Amino acid sequence: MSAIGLISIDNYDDLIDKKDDKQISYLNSLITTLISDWASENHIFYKRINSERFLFVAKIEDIEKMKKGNFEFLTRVRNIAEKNDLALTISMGISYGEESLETIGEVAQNNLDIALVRGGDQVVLKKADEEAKPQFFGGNTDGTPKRTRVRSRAMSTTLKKIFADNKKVFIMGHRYPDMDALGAAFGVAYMAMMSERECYIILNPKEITADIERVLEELKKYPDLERIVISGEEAVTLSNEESVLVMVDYHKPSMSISQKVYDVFDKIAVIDHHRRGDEFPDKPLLTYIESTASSASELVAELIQYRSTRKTQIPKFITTSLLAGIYVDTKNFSVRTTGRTFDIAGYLKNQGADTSLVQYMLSTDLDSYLMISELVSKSKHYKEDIVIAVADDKRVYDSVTVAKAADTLLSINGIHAAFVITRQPSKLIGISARSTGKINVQVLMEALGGGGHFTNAATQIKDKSLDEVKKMLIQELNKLERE
Ligand SMILES: [Mn+2]
Repeated sequence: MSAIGLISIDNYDDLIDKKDDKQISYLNSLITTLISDWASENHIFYKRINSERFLFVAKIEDIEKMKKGNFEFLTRVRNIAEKNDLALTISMGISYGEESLETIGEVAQNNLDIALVRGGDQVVLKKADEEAKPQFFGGNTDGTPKRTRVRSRAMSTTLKKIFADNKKVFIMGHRYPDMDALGAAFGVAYMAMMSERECYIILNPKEITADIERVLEELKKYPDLERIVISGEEAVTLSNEESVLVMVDYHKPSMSISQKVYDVFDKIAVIDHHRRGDEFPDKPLLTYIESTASSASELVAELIQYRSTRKTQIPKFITTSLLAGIYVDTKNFSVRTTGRTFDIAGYLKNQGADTSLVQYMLSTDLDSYLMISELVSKSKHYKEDIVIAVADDKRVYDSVTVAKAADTLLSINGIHAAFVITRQPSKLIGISARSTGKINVQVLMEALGGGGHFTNAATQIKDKSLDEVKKMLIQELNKLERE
């Protein structure tokens, strides 16, 4: 059996950007040497398709062998590049199976796309078979920004077209939405209004955290906007064939505020900034996943910017919610920010976002402050620079409090990773994981059924006790240590 693979030189454009012809030709020959050595070692046939892509065909036995070695080729490339002062990494998408070569090739291509939206420097291997699950290798460096303005403009145009083709737009975030999910939802609603479409934001009144409650209180001043917030049941009744669902700030269907709502839609668009995992909607109309963006609100605000004209007057509540979303996900502009985060924040401010209202929306009240310090006080060292806090078994915590506790732990001098384990609603135990970038908490949480980013990830586990979950986490940490 044979496998088809595609290789991408992750940051080729950036690499050649500031180099002269001589350096570019040196870089190209370095890439060619690395790949041809690797190909002959593994009996692989390959061809360069263009400056940044290679296509290869290999025997499945040889792929298995590389898999056993954890695709150490990635590390080899990175090390040699580092010695040459180049930020060079590669990604691969590989597939195999009994299907036609056409299908296998398509799956390989799709696997490469997944590797790239997850931040590159990794291999995604998946059999061409509907049931098969993708396997991930590598991904040990944090994603480098490579998103282009061309792409956001194209996304803005595509979304506009989707709205034009449909009569109703429904918008939904993840369960227990945070300010980023809600800000992005209102931003998308505003774009639907620009297209003169009926639009609705779905919220579950039983799953509202303290800060979102404050925002909803503020929303009462804007009856036209308050009117569009509806429950899952209402959404199911209101939807028809000419409706589209936009998922914001998440992409795993099982994390939806309402599974019933998700199930009634077959037209779906996804706007998210979390690295793509394997659970994903089937054939979405639009997939806008940018793991280098600070927040979903940043992505949505950019989409609005591309559609706005000089006459555009965005309601203050919308600009303020979007800015508040960026504040929350960047911890007041201290993490995950890029130049574009500041650009778009400036745009929102110019469009009337109210920064003192942002502060009010995000203020922590005394009760939740006390809960945070209680969680922090329960933390114990796993290692000198890694702490795990296990909460009281009788108490159910909301995700915002847990996230804030994990952030607080990480802000302590000398702590490089923090995990907070708490009981959550519906018999779930949650782990909130944070890292300064020294270890990859995304991989850890993925191993426990969750997901997220390199430095910020989480999972929820059903039918286990707090202690059992702690043991599972320690097992994964030990495994990571050994590697
Ligand atoms: Mn977010």
